[in-house]
Amino acid sequence: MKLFYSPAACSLGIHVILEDIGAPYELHLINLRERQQLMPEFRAVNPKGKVPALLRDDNTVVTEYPAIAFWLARRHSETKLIGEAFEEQARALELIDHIVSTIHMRGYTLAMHPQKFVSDAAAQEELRKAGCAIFEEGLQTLSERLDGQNWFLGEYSIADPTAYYLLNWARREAFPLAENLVEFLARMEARPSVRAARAQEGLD
Ligand SMILES: N[C@@H](CCC(=O)N[C@@H](CS)C(=O)NCC(=O)O)C(=O)O
Repeated sequence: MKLFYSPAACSLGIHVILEDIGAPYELHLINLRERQQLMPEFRAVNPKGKVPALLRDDNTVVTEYPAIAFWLARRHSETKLIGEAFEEQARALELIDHIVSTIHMRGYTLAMHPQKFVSDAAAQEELRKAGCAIFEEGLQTLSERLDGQNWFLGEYSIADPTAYYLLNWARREAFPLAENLVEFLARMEARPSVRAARAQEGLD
């Protein structure tokens, strides 16, 4: 397998999942700051120009974070990164999709990159505020969801590296974090998989 990633992007969550699984994989750097996601070489892998993208051993590519995480967890079900039951799998996808589609794509993206959507300065400021409100509400939802547990779904699962990439951004951008989310970050960063992924992405 080969993971197309950019350091500390949402692909970090998939990188951690690959480390958790322990199967062989390679990394291919797509530097978003240098706009490498738009280069024809990468467009041939993912025409949508986004990381993460996962090239599988049969030479086919899976894109979209929730699909990649779900495929990896099911393909390596022996690692128990997703529950066996239909209901548990639906709950895992429910949480992952909320993190990626709402808190990340609507909250963080609008808060941090309003210029991608509108050129007018006042409109950018309005979008930034709307994004911050969605992001902060999302962090509150995550804190309530985690409650007093170690892991979001009770047992460690693909939902945890997903929450990790997002909470890593929240910490980096100095958004206020509830105590249980700060503790969750520390718990994640005590895991060898997270330490390995961070080191490989040059984040420490
Ligand atoms: N819907 C996609 C979103 C992925 C995404 O937004 N990736 C960001 C990095 S965190 C990216 O590649 N951005 C590059 C761009 O928008 O040009 C998914 O779930 O994988």
